[in-house]
Formats: sequence, C-alpha cells, structure tokens
Amino acid sequence: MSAKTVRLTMGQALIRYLINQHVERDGEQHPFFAGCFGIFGHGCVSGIGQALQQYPKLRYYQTRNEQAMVHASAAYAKMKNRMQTFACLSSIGPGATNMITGAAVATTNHLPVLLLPGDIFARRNVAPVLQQLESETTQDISVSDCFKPVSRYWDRINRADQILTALPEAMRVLTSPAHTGAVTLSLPEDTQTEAYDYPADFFKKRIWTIPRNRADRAALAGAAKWIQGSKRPLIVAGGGVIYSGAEKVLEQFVERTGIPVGVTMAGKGSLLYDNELNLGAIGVTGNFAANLIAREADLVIGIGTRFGDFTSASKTAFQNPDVRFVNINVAEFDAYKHAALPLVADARATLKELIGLLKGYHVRPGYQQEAQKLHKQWQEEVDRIYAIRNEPLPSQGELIGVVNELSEPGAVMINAAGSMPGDLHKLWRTRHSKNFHLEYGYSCMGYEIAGGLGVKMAAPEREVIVMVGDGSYLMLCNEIVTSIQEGYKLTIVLMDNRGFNSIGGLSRSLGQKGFGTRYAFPIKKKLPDDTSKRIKALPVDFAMNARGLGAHVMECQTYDDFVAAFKESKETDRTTVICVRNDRYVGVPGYESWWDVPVAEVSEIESVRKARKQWEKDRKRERYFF
Ligand SMILES: Cc1ncc(C[n+]2csc(CCOP(=O)(O)OP(=O)(O)O)c2C)c(N)n1
Ligand SMILES: [Mg+2]
Repeated sequence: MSAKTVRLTMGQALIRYLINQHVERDGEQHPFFAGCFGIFGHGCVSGIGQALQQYPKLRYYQTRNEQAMVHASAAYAKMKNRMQTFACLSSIGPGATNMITGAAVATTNHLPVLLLPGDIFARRNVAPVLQQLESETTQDISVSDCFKPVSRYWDRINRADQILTALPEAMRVLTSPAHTGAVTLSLPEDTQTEAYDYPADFFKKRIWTIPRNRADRAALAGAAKWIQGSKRPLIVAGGGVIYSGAEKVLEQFVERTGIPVGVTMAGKGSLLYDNELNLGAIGVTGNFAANLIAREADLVIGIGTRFGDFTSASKTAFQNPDVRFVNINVAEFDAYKHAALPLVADARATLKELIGLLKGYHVRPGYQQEAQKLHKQWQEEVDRIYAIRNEPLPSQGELIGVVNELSEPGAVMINAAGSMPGDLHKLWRTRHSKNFHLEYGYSCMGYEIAGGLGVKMAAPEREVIVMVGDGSYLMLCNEIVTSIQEGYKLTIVLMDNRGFNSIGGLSRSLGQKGFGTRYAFPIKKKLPDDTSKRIKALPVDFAMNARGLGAHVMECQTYDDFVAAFKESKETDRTTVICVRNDRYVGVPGYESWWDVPVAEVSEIESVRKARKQWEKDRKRERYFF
C-alpha cells in the first residue's frame, strides 16, 4: 500500500474508480462499466459532468429521458448476463425521480445498474435550490430518499472522502449474483465538485470475481434422494439458468433424467423450443403442456426462479396434494419459497453436481412419453395460431409468427408489457438463449424501445427487434432518437390496436366491459367501452411521429403488407418502425391456467357480480405450502 495521494474532485475520483473496476467469471475478465448514460442539469454538470468530459475512457451517452436510460442499462446488463452495465447520471429533482421507475425495474429483475442522481447542497446555506423539495421537519431529506425501497444499496455522499467506503460497497452489491439490482449513490451537487487527496491505491485495477457458490452437501444429497423418489418431477426453469450460463448443463440434465421442463418468462430460452422435453411456457401465460404436467407434478425443481404469480398461476399451478419443491437459487430468499428443500447455490455448478449424484436415474418411460406427446401437441397449436389469417385486420398471434419465422437466427426480440408478453411467452419459438428478452418482473410499459437500445449496444452484431404496443409506444418512444444518434439500428414493430388490448381483455373478464381501455374520443363526455357501437378513433399518427423522431417508417394494414415490410426492414440503414394495425378481439386463449385479479365484492353491475362469483370459486384452488 503506497502513501501516495491524488488530488481530485469527488466527481473525478468516482469516474476514475469506475473505470478501474473489472469482473471475472470462469476466467473471463472485462471492465464492469461499459459507459455512463446521463442528462445534465445544475445538479451534475459541473461535478460528474466535468469528470466525464475529463475522462472519456468512460464513454458518456446522452439520452432523452432518465427513466429510459435506466431501462437501457438494465437491458444491457440482462443481455450481458449481468457481467457488465452502465452508470446513469441525473441532475437533482425531476431528473433524479425520473429514474425511480427504472430502478424498480432493475431491482425487481435482479439486474445491476449504478444510479448517480444529483442531490441538494450538502452545505445547505443556499437552500432551497431550484428543484429542491423542502422539508419542515429535517434538512436531511431530499427526493433521493425515494430511491431507498427500490435500491439494493443506497448511500448519500455528503463528504468527498465518503466514496472511499461507499464505492466498494456499491461494487460488492452490483456484482453479487444474489443481491444485485439498482445501486444508488446520491451525490450532492457541491460535494461532486469538492477536492480531496485520495489514496492512489484506490484507483488500482480491481477485479471482482463472480462466484459460483456450491450447495450445502447434505442438502444436495437430500435433493438427489427426493428426485430419485419422485414419479412425476418437473423442472421450472427461470432466468437464473441463463444468468448462470447453465443452458448446456440443463440440456444434459434433462437428457440424462428425462425430466420435462416448463419455462418462466425470464427462463424462456434456457432450453431450446424444439427439445422434446421442453413443455414451453408455464403459469398464467403458459400452455396446456406445461400446465397439465405442473398440475400433477409430485416434485417441482425450481431453478433460478422467484415463483412470481405468473409462474405459480397465483398458487394454483401445483395441485398434487403431495407436491414438494427443490429450489436451486443463488438467493436464499428465493430458494426457501414454497417450503422447498433449498439449494442456495449457482445453477450451473449445482446441476453438474446433481447429474453426478443421479447416475442411473431416469423417469418412467410412460411419463417421458406423456411429456413428449404434450410438447408435440403444443407445437401443433402454435402452428395453428401462426396460420390464422384474420381479416380485415390480422391477429397478433399470426404477426408474432411472421417475426419469429423471418427474424435472423441470432436475433433478439424485446418486449415488456401489454397483451404481447403472454402471447409471446406461449408462441415464441426460442432458438437461442438470448432470443427472447422479456422484462416481466416489473412489466414496465416504456421499457421496450429503451431496452432495445441497451440490447443493441450489448450485441451490435445481432438483429434487434422491439415489439411494442401502441400504449407502451406513447409512454416512452424517445430513445429512437438516441438509437439514431449513436447508430444502433432497431427494428421496432408497433402493434396498433387502438388502446389497451391486455387490460381491455382483463376488464371484460372481470365484467367491466373494457371501460377506460380504448384510445377513442369520449361520447357524451364518457369514454367508450367495448359495448359502445360508435367509436371515434383518436387522430394519432404513429408513422408520422416515428418519422418525426428520425426513424425509417413503414405502414401496413394487412398480413401481406407486414410480411413485405418486415423483409424490407432488413435492408434499412437506421432504426425502422413498422406500424401495423391488429385486431383487438382475436386473441390467443388461456390454457389450463388462472390469474388472481380481485373482483369487486359488491357492485351495481350484473356482469361484475357474476365475475365475482366465478372468482370466489376459482380462488379456492390457491394453495399454501408449509
Ligand atoms: C408503466 C405502466 N403503467 C401501467 C401498466 C398497466 N398496463 C399493463 S398492460 C397495459 C396496456 C398496454 O397497452 P399497449 O402497449 O397498447 O399493449 P396492448 O395491451 O394493447 O397489447 C397497461 C396500462 C404497466 N404495465 N406499466
Ligand atoms: Mg395496444
């Protein structure tokens, strides 16, 4: 340890530190930060802003909206299996609070992002500064405190020397497979510019090794016993399989044992769609193959899954009275869910060890054949939906078929909210583990285009297809500009069904007739629902909007138009938006599943009362696991 020091502002020291952080896993090593997104304001321009100008090695990228830059960073990190991400810089006040939704996305999905909101003066004498939320009860609070519940680590840097202890903590959390998510360091605008004599050693290259933790030996032996004793085991493969890089080992595990697999939203791609033991999507948006096998399973092996309600079908998916769970998860919290035998460990390492322990074990041939038959029947159902030629407007299912079949083998498809996640979860044929990129932990409208940008930055050689609903597009489309500014071409498929197809359908299923879910003018001061005959559409011109942001745009009405446009989009040199209308009512059905959305207990509306009765009946299937 040398006694040498370097005099730097806190902003400069922070950026220099970030440049020198590296990660390593399985012998592969690279810098942890790919760059810094930011939008300058008085709360950061002269501090971190000045440091970024001085140290271009951490490349600065301008974005249009702070929420979007956090989405882009999270998507980048997801694409990189959490081995690399961005820092996100904002000013104080609205710039900072714009990042809160992005932080929640990152934390819910366990994706690392480093958030650097500017904060009010630590010195306080000039308060209230522009955009300061004042408190009458304390001077020790600002809007940055709102990040606390959505951050896995949160700190405020009131003195320049505090980063000496804060930054290593931030890195520990960001690189922890179990705890990663949004990390927030709130940076008072004056402190950013203040100088300190930092120890030179603070800026040495530091390598953070991402561990592959092993399970407790006794628990592992216990799990092998449970598997050997089970008659109808089922694997539920979650995102952890992919983050761990366990796809090949999972394939081997399945081949050796004959255990079928259902995939969650984040886990789709962990096993390729054409593997005969891949039953496909499980849960609320699952198919009959996975859901029928789940219903009778006597042992569920959860790998890298949080068992969200979409996976557990609101705790109705597993109906075998004797069902037990073995959960392989890096996070203790998730490993213990459903009263499981917990293997708190890395998925790849654990599956390898289990293969060794299960030598000679295989499910009964009859069970394997049953699973294979269901897999085949499901593929036939996908073929049927891909082949629908609805008129005059195409159905969403057939359009998904076009994108799936005409996209490049290495393409990445991005989506997050609306009716598409469910349809895609069921219908998308996943040809490699990064093919299907769904943000469905937070299901945040507006993630799609910003997320697409992050994915393309992580994998510029790949075709990146953003599937976005008209509602999500209107919420956050501006990163089209950034994609053009930086030369990252996205193919954006904009599904225009004049409003909220998803919530419209949900509303109808709850007896509420789609109230408030259509994009249409009010009639006699009341917004029309799905029973209204006369609908006056809003004069929104998506094509003109996208063109106005600089995109190449193609408009289609029919299935054939769409096929032609999608093919043509491969030849364009910049972000291309394909606007296509689709039918609000021709949806992909649900298959053997249920989702708990509560219905009003009393109502003046007959259809709501009816829906409530049905809900009360269905809810009885929800289970506790003790
Ligand atoms: C930020 C945000 N607000 C609200 C919701 C609730 N929500 C889920 S889907 C949806 C409608 C999405 O509309 P659109 O993008 O057009 O997709 P569609 O449902 O028509 O397929 C809404 C409002 C959400 N997921 N995210
Ligand atoms: Mg819509």
